[in-house]
Amino acid sequence: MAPPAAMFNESAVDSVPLKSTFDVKTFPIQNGKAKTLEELADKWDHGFKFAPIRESQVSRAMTRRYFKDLDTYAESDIVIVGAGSCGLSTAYQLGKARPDLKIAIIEASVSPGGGAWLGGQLFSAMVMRKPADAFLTDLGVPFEDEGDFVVVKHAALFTSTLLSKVLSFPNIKLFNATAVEDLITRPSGPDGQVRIAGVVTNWTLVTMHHDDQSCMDPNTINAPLVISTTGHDGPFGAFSVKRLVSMQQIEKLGGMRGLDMNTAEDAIVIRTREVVPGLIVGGMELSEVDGANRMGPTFGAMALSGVKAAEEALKVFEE
Ligand code: 48N
Repeated sequence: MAPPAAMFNESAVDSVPLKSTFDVKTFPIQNGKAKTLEELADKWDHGFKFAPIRESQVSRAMTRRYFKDLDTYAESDIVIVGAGSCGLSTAYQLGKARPDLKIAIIEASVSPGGGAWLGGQLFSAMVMRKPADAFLTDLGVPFEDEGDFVVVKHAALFTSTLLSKVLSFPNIKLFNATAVEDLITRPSGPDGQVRIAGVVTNWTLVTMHHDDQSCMDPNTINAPLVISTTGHDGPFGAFSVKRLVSMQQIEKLGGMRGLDMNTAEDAIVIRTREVVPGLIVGGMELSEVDGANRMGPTFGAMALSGVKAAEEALKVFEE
């Protein structure tokens, strides 16, 4: 009895192109022709069936694309570390301004968005102080105007809209569930100064187990510019600025200060900048390096810090 594998004509499957000739518009359902969801209605019990597939086609559809993306973005123009509200706002601005740049976003969590899926204390609404409403208008997110500030009825409406716009840019690739474990450096000065030249990555689940598994080396992405928006301190937070200290590129961290909305939001936006050559820092990660106050549940500074970080990045590519 031949083993099952030999019985299956593998080449027959390979000969089927990934995009088969199946066309949902002409696929007959009991002689009907389903063209729209409406036409599928009430067909469920009358011969409904999906187009044919072999499991290996699903596997190849996923892996071919993922590894092609890894190959494409191994050399990126910009890497954004952290897909929170600041990192995504940065990506949105860059995606609009420079469709020619290859931009990789590295996000440690399976679910991008960072702390922007809810407002404060797990409440739904998201507050942004003016003039950040300009970002919402550009993005097409509706809000209620309360005078000096605006309110998006659910933070997830902001974050999901922003995320979907970022993911729609053909020159931007999100690698989520992937952590930046280190920074690529190049000598840039007499006393050990370096410029940042990319990131060192690993799948987050691997990163979380370096202490109990040995020799799980990372991957890399080369890029002349890295924009780090990894949030304020926490298990993964403030990653790049902490690494700058351990690499002795900056002396110490200022440490995020107490909550003061008026002071915090102005400082974060105004001071979004290139902290060391090749590394721009924005969002709450900046509060850790500068010792800025925290602002709590108001998100305008995250959006506009992203806008500023994108502008700083564009200067690098205009030079
Ligand atoms: O949302 P966060 O944490 O960071 P920001 O700066 O985009 O937004 C901060 C904002 O949510 C606040 O904290 C608000 C305004 N509250 C302020 C306050 O006073 O409390 O997003 C950072 C993202 C997260 O998704 C992390 O998973 C990710 O960065 N991340 C990383 N991704 C890849 N590699 C890493 N090493 C890494 N570290 C963090």
